[in-house]
Amino acid sequence: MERTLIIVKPDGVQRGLVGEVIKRFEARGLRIIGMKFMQMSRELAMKHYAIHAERPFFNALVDYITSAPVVVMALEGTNAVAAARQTIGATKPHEAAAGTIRGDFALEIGRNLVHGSDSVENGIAEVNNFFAADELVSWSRNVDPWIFE
Ligand code: DAT
Ligand code: MG
Repeated sequence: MERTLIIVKPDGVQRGLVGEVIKRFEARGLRIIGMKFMQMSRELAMKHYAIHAERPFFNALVDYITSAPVVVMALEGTNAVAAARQTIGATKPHEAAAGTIRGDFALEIGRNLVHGSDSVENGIAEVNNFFAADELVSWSRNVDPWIFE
């Protein structure tokens, strides 16, 4: 079972889109195993985006992600990483397909609403960056056999 870290970024929280974002992942069939409302520290943001540390947009990215509260979710499911990325849509919202979160609700790369892990390994690492072991719940849903074959 794959894991992916989803963040409703500050613009999503400010715009009242938290429920809309959660609804789409729930409807897709992904299982929530952790969730919290928090404001990210610069330290955590820099760790989360460490791969982009040398990019010219890095400081703006850290400013943005730490500028207001976020909702962070750990989701679990078969093909969770790729499925969540597809539900989120392309990084540049003006290129994101209609029907995706970014394609339906965003216009600019620096205000693209949602983060999702980009690989199975990063899904595990990012969930562990944001959640202690005792903040994750191991559970199954009665509907799981109708979603996971
Ligand atoms: P994604 O969020 O789709 O995984 P990413 O990991 O390549 O995209 O980049 C992380 C975030 O950094 C992205 O959501 C928005 C910002 N970003 C990426 N490329 C950028 C660029 N060329 N200019 C400004 N911001 C950028
Ligand atoms: Mg990324």
